[in-house]
Amino acid sequence: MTSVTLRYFCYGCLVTSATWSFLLFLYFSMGAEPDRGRTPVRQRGQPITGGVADRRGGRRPLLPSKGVELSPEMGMIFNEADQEVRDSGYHRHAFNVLISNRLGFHRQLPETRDAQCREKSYPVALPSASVVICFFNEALSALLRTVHSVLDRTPAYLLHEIILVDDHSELEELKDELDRYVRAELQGKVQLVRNQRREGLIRGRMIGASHATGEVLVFLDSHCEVNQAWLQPLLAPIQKDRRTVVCPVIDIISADTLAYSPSPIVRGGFNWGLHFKWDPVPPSELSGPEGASGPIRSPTMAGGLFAMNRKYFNELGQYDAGMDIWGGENLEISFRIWMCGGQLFIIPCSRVGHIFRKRRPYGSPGGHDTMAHNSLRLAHVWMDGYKEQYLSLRPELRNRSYGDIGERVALRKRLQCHSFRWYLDTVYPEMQTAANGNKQQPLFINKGLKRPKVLQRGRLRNLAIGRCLVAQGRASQKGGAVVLRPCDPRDPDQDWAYDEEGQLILAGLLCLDVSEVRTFDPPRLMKCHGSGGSQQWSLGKSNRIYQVSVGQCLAAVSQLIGQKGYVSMAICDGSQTQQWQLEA
Ligand code: UD2
Ligand code: MN
Repeated sequence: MTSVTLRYFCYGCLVTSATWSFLLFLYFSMGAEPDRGRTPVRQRGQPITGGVADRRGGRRPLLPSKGVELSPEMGMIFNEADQEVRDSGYHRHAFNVLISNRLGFHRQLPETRDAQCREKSYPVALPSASVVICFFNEALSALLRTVHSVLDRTPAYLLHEIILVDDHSELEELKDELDRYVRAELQGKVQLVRNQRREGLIRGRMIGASHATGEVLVFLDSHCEVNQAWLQPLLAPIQKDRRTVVCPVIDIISADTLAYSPSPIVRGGFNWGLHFKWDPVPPSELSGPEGASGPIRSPTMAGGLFAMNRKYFNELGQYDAGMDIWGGENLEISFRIWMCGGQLFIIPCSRVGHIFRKRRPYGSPGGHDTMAHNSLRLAHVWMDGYKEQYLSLRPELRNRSYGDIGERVALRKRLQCHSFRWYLDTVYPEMQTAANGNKQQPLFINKGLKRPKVLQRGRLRNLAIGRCLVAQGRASQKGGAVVLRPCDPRDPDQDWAYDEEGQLILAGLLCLDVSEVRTFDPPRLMKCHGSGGSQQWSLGKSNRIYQVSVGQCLAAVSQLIGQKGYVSMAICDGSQTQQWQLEA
């Protein structure tokens, strides 16, 4: 039996283990170390042709059609230059930039909406949208894929403009090259605003909004891809009621493979640590006439992707300009919307993919914990006596200064907002139930039972060495290495299962895994996490075992050391040491 029995949805990935949810908890709860000092991937001055990258990282002209289709082998490493693009990309952006570059600016996306959504019709006359995208040191290919996905999948008459706000990025590729590209290829619809200093995403969005002239503001992160007919379902409810704020369902783009997959329908909550989390949707929210495809009231938003009437955004106090860089603004605006007369919905028929990363690849100037600073402001302005819940979890913050909140307190008064108690009672009663008590909640929810189907099973014989792949120690040893030993058809510890998710599972216990960031480390046996990436292998052509996110092949190290044969990852070259047979 494999250890993959439960699948969870969490902010960023589908996971099966507590380890992963812990990693994602960290993702939301701490800042990341800044990455500095590496040379840019593309040389300065090398033109952006607006085309798609070829297999070797060069570019060929744009495909006029729906775009490139992702293949499992798009991350294949052919040479050192590819390796450098991949590794420095992980370092700088925390996702697979090699695949992102090769995908180019236009790609095909799978349909992820419910069938009911395709039947819906929307008014032709809808308010026009200004799409605001802030970025700091974004990978150029991801940024431009975001922009082009909007241009490709939005009716022109609804798209008033796209406003790109460069938050004082340092990367060369985002300077003259981007200027030229915007001027030459995106002229008319896209405006590029450059911040003179790093403002953070919160003030960055306010700056973007101040340049906008469309009726509705739509905010997106700079590594998104909007899916078919994404905008109309967001605009229609705003047209009906200007105080309605809406979020699309955030589909998952894997940071390791760039695969686009649907998210389950969940809604936003939070815990007393003031971290955002996903919650299951209460059945009452799904019982309207539109069932699971109707709007879902959501106590909070994740933050990055939402649409709101522009004038209403201004009336409601935009954002708290005293908040820095990253974090907390999503709960602040969510509380404010509900408490001050608006409402917040998730719209299941609008789908936008987002690259969920395992760490934030940038820090804040001065290395401050902006999440704590921002959360303190949010607690002191909006949470009344309930701020004690936060402070009792973070006693070290009691005496931390959080700047002047006078203006925000005055705003709350001016807008005659409800109390936080009202918000909890009316909008988020689940917060006070036992299951959702004071302790910090993990970021996953149960997605249901589904075990990936096993496609093949047997011993894995290396054709050069003639031996089989086994655990170096016990097959149940997490973190254990794999080695080559004489094949023994009766040994259950030599039994590999290869399943539809690309996992290679030994003896029904652990998955073959390679670190996405330390690709020189040999593969190991790890608990199956069910989210692809480090555990996604492709068995196919010419007997090779290809690692989808690492872009290399499993190889026997040719010399035998004692009785054991070692294995490593290597550039795929078709040699015999990289040929394997899965034999029953
Ligand atoms: C989530 C939100 C994000 C924001 C954040 C809390 C989603 C999908 N994403 O984190 O939008 O609400 O929670 O604050 O819900 N950026 C700047 N300047 C900076 C730092 C970031 O412009 O100093 C840009 C960045 O390039 C990106 C956006 O802000 O486009 C959000 O940053 P992120 O992707 O690192 O945040 P994420 O998705 O982890
Ligand atoms: Mn993001």
